[in-house]
Amino acid sequence: MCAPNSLRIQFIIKMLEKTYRGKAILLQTKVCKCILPEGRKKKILLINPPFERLLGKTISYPPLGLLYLATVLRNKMYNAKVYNTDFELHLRTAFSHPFTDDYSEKEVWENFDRRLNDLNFYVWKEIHQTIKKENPDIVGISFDTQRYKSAKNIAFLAKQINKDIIVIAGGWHPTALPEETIKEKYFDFVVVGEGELTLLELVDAVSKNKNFDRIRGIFFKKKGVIFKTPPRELVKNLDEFPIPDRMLLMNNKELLPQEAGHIIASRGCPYHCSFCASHIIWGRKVRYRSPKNILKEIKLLYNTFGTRDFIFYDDTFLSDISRVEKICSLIKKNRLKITWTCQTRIDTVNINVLKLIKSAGCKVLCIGFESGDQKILNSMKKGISIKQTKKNVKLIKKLGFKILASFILGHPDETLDSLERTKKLAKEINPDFLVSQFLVPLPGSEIYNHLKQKYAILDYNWSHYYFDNYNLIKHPNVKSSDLIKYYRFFRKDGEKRKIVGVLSYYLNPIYLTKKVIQNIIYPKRLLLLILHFFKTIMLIIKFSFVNFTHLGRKR
Ligand code: B12
Ligand code: SF4
Repeated sequence: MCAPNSLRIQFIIKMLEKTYRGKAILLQTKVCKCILPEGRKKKILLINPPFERLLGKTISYPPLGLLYLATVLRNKMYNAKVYNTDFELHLRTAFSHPFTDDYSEKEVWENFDRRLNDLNFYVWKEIHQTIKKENPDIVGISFDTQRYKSAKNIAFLAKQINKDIIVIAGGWHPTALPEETIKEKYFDFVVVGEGELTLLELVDAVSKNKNFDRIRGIFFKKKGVIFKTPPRELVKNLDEFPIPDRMLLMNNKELLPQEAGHIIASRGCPYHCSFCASHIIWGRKVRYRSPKNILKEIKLLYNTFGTRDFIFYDDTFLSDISRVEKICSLIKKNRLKITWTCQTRIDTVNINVLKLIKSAGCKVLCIGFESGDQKILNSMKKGISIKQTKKNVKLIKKLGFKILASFILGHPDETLDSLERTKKLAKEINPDFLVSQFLVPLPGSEIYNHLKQKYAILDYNWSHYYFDNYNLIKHPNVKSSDLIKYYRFFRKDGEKRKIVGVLSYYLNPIYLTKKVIQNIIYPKRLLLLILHFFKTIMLIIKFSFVNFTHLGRKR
């Protein structure tokens, strides 16, 4: 998207919003017809477009947002399924898993681009066949920024199979840039923000041939015209939503117990980190599910999938201590022998909360440290101090937690000194797992708007908005070659730590026996586990040959 065009659109929207009187408003002219034949309940296929598989990898965790949507629809007797196109159970991915790939290499992304644009690539063929076989009335596509082109491909394939299939776009990127998204030829609707109620109303309206004008939170095309409706308010009580039913996932039989254990226990984050887009869907006010409702989900997964390891993917799980207390006490009261991981901020931990979560099975804390340079942290509006970070890390380690630390390289203010400080901090924290990424100006984030205004964004091709790309924004104080040097250091260091972590799991006989017992009644899962075990060992051997000795010297 070019800057002047987008500014113009924003201006038009502002003007129209001012004159809005409760009905859908006209935005722009285009062509489309979105009415389905009446009679039977509609069939809806909700799709997570491919990204990892175009890199030769695969991810098997379930797309939770789509599962929420599918469950809401299913509860109203619609036939809804979730298709995770990024999942593939094949030796191809087992053996080509790029554990050792360096994503700063141009070639990796040239291959990616080629596969993305070649609809004869086997992933696209598989998607084509699946949509054809499923024969849906409606296709809903969820996408983040990096999946934009992938999502467009899916919309194109759906329309090619049957031009009457209605295509709905939703999720992070459509919410950040709805006007741009609805202008795409093959998207009929864009759902902005929290999707459960909007999608349900939309599917109802489409099924019953009703007007869309009164449905809040959508952009759509009708008789050659683009409309937008007023925003939808967030649902107040999250317990009103059903527990996402993982069985609605097309590959649910291949789901490993720990992959089923991803849980979202709250929505929203009150902080203002400039690189983050979380607020565009959830706002800044945190909405919590009740501890009882969370326990219901844990127990369901415990009993149906045999899940014993859980991850709470809330933005800041420890933000409300009294609630964490209630969740922990319910886990203990129900004698659930589980372990879990959560995402949180370094400033939310203290000795009491750490002792509490430890007693309820928490083993790993995922924390965004972002930078070792206080000026950059301030500029990011992260709201943490290096001093506090060091103090709290000591506490966390003393209590025996594992830390997954993430860092962001390549902030526009980055200098060689600040990079060095980040490296030093990472060494000092000495986390069990280390993740590093370049700063990506995610549409909707404060830094995106700021850099856009300053013409400091170099690339508006959304497919390039992956976190290993250092070429998206201007870095006035540091050369690309230096950024890559530090990135490679972090990447290699992270991989080394991952291997140590994975080895301590996989070569632990207690862990292995436990896993076999858990999966023994599910032969397919057991087979998967064995495959996964050998795959990981092979990758580790491969990686060790290439890097381990070299890295040992470097550090
Ligand atoms: C959990 C999580 C992950 C997990 C995913 C695990 C899982 N099981 O899904 C992991 C750690 C793997 C992950 C990875 C990444 N993530 Co992430 N992740 C999140 C997080 C914290 C929660 C996502 C979630 O499950 N939300 C809960 C569900 C209910 O919400 P939802 O999926 O958004 O769906 C709702 C709406 O969006 C909408 N909706 C969504 N899709 C659709 C489709 C239709 C048709 C409709 C109608 C509506 C609709 O309705 C849904 C229900 O209300 C969000 C931030 C956040 N707080 O939400 C970031 C977030 C989504 N991730 C983000 C990013 C950038 C990434 C990575 C690219 C980061 C990286 N360094 O590589 C990778 C991408 C991985 C990959 N290759 O796909 C960004 C996306 C921003 C953007 N514009 O692209 C977010 C917003 C965080 C941020 N920094 O701002 N992530
Ligand atoms: S980065 Fe984390 S703490 Fe900061 S605003 Fe986003 S979700 Fe909240």
